[in-house]
Amino acid sequence: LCLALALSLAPAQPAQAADAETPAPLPASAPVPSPTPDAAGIYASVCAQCHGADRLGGMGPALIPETLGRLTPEDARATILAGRPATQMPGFSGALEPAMADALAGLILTPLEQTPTWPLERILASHRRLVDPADLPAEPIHGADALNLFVVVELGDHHATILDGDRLEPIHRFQTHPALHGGPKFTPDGRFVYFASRNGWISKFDLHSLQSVAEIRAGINTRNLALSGDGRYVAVANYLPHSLVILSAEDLTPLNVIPVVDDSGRGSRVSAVYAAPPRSSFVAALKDIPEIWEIKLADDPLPVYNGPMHDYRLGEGTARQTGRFPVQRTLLADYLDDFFFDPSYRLVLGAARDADQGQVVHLDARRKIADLDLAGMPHLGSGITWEYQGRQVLATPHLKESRVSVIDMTDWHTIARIETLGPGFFMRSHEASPYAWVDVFFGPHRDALHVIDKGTLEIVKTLRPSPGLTAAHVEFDRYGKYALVSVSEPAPNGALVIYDAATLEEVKRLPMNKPSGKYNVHNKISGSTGTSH
Ligand code: DHE
Repeated sequence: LCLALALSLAPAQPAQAADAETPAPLPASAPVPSPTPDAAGIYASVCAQCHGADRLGGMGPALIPETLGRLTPEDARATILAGRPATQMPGFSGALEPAMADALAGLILTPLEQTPTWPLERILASHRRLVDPADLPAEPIHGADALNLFVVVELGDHHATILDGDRLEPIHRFQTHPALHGGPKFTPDGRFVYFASRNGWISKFDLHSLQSVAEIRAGINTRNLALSGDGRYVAVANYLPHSLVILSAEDLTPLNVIPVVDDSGRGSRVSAVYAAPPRSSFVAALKDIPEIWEIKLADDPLPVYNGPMHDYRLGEGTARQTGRFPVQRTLLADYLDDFFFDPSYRLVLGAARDADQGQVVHLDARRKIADLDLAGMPHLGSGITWEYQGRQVLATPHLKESRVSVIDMTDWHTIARIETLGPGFFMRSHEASPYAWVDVFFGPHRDALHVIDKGTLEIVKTLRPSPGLTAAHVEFDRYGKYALVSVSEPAPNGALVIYDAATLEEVKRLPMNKPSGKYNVHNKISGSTGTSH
């Protein structure tokens, strides 16, 4: 899935620098000056900037056998030469001879001399409590509506901006760990927000006093994080090492490290972890093992860390006792890369990137109960729901196909396929808006966004906030009055463009440095069906 060797937002474009200080990687079109395939040298000049000089990942994932999972040498070679659809990995066929790609494929599939580990002791050593909770103010210091704040992630220089959603003005901007990925998660009262960076750092930020209060490095190469429904636990999904890490949401103290392995001892990256509040659990999809895991949460008071807690042993059948967090495993016929809960949280709608169809898994029956007509890499994590002709529907863009699928959530059949100008990444709406917005993230129309009428399932308008520049990811303010869109380009071209959600006219434009996701506190904590959770 994730062999992203460079940073360009458009897969066909040359790579871009991660920040102003780092030298730009070799453009895809430039010849590599070595006549013989010197894999280490090619890696250093072409791959290291995104994947790390040590191959342990950066903006792109780690490139070692432990994280390349299902990838064969042929797949690796093809990806290096042709790029990877729906990632930021461009093709290097213009720069690398096939023999060079073979050499690189061989290099990345060769284990490092020392297998990287990130045990509990290292996690603990990285833990920083930055502010004494007793020193935190009781009320917000900024005077803005604390529930109508937006957090905007700017990947260009690794910052986040806090935006007042009423005045549509930034009120604070701060440095983050590099390459934040996945949605930040808010405490149920909306006061604190947790960020995960691709290099494993988890941070807790106070939106009242506008400061980071704690941080910890929970992994080497991290996918995303989830916050439990009761706001007491954080779960971190890692690609490297193969683990799920449970932290106390209070101050990020590590409570358990759960190794992700099957019965034969084969490890797996974690595709994603999400909270299932009504079930008091986290649910995780695994990338290299066809299983879905549910991690049950303890109801009793939080344990105090008082020594090694790597309490891991195999239990009966598919149940495992992992310290205080028992894991219930559901064995599947296919892998899951991405998934979506139904409103009851009993069903998981899942999809694998290379499968012809998705699957519906019943978490209590612990088996697949239906197939989903969803090919073309649906990006289910960004799916949204609304009521259409008296029934609940799920709409999702596809990372490989130019359409949005609309699925009836009662019998799982596809009721509409809305043709778009290219594959999309993110879809958003709001209860107060008649429209759903979807970006066209890939291809020649990556500057376009479609606005879809939720009642007719027709595209009513196509917007181009900055012609020629990538437009991505929409989020509404708490009232559904404005839709905020990223022009996801480095400064000076990057911007947050704010539309009137009713007239679809531009209201305002704020300069930003490669803005990616933006997240409204109220929409997230109220469980708005128009956004992700
Ligand atoms: Fe993401 C969320 C997977 C590439 C920006 N992305 C997610 C989530 C998953 C996911 C599973 C949901 C986690 C959550 O919110 O807790 N993303 C993947 C991929 O598999 C993929 C295609 C390849 C990869 O590199 O891992 C991928 N993602 C990207 C990007 O290239 C993006 C555009 C820029 C970046 O950050 O690298 C990107 N992903 C995002 C954003 C969200 C996200 C902004 C949160 C969306 C939201 O509104 O909640």
